[in-house]
Amino acid sequence: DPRSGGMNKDRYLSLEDIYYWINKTSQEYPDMAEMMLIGSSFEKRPIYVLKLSGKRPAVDKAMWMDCGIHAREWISPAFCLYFIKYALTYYNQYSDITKMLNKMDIYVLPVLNPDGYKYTWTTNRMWRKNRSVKEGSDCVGVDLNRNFDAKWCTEGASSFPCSEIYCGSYPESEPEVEAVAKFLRSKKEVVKLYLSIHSYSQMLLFPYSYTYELARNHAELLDLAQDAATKIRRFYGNIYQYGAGAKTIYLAPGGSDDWAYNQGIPYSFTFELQDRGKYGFLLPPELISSACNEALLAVKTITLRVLQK
Ligand code: ING
Ligand code: ZN
Repeated sequence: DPRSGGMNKDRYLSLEDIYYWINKTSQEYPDMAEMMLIGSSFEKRPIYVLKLSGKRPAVDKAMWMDCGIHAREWISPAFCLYFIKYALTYYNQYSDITKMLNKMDIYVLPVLNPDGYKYTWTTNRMWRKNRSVKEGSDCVGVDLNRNFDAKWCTEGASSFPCSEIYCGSYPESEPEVEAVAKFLRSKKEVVKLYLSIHSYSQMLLFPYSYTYELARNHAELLDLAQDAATKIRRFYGNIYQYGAGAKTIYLAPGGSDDWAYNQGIPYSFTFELQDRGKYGFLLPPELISSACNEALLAVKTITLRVLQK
């Protein structure tokens, strides 16, 4: 039953199953989950966002979470579906998610890179980029997390189309990135928190990744990430490193969290979920629930604190 999608069935869903699941979920919860088409991929697959809202009058605050920007990071789309299911199932039962949905709209994009995700199921499990074809090159794909307009294509990205970190021919050259950037630009007055879900390495990262300079509210971002990491450690025993991207992982320009932050979204994070390298991108299905439970704790911790501000 694809409705359980990553929540308790301990399996990863194919792209087709994910599309089915998103559609089905929006029909099951018509008063809380609205399916929005925000654009399409290079190969013309739809890019859907589910807008989650509590049963209350309109509010002027929102958060955003995207998953599946990198094709091989399968735990990421699984987490977005897990989060959606949790939110819809436990609204008005658990105070944490009830508060979140009563105070803000939550936009969730389960698969930012559908062409790449599909390709990892059919052809190459280790594919990272999208599947855009470039005239004059035999190499396929742009790294969508190097294609945002944030110190685009400087050190930490590559202008060679064959590179795994190819930045594309110009900022937002890729339709997947353009769709997200356009949507967030239209909502930047209301979106207070941006989250992007990756794997692996167990890290909670925040701006900047394109420079070693500290973000304006670095201390605040650090405090939020530390709180989330501490809670994961206390409740689940797993260690998450945290800090500014450039210092904690590596220099990486053109990333979505830096771009969102520079748009004026003051709380912006990239999560790297399980594991720390034993299985890497090939996280076994038996570990989906563990990875999702601890990531959920981090999302709730940070979101509820942002709501207090
Ligand atoms: N890591 C991210 C990457 O795109 C990152 C790290 C975070 C880069 C934030 C830029 C901004 O390389 C993975 N695993 O993809
Ligand atoms: Zn990634």
